[in-house]
Amino acid sequence: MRVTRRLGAMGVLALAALAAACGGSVDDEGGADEAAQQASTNAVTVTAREFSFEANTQTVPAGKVTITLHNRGSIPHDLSVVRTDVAPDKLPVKDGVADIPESKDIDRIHQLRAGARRSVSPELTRGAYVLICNIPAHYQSGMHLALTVE
Ligand SMILES: [Cu+2]
Repeated sequence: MRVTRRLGAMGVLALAALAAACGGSVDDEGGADEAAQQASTNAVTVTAREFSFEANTQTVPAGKVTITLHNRGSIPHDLSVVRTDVAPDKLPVKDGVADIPESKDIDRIHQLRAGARRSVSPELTRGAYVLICNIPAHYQSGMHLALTVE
């Protein structure tokens, strides 16, 4: 009787340790596991054309997010991940490109040729982001998209 009870307690402890290890690697804030389970994906595929961005999802859970740029246009495009509360089409523009402060410039996929596909996997905290193509004139021509991290 006493032996079985002790084994039972150890089993519970082992499970708790496993759960803690899993949760900690994703996000230390409470509720992150729940968010990760509710959101269907932490992978965003952005399709670029002249001149638009489209994505399979615009909401992802906080943590490591894989952002793939698929250039389905006929000229090179790029992708910048910008942390901002400003609307996707309202970023300040200077000399034909969006003027992004370094602190808000989270990650970037540089000039990607037509037909190509490339990914980055930044750690994103909760908040509002904008994905843009910042090749001169492309941002202003409509290559921008909101991304919400929750
Ligand atoms: Cu572009």
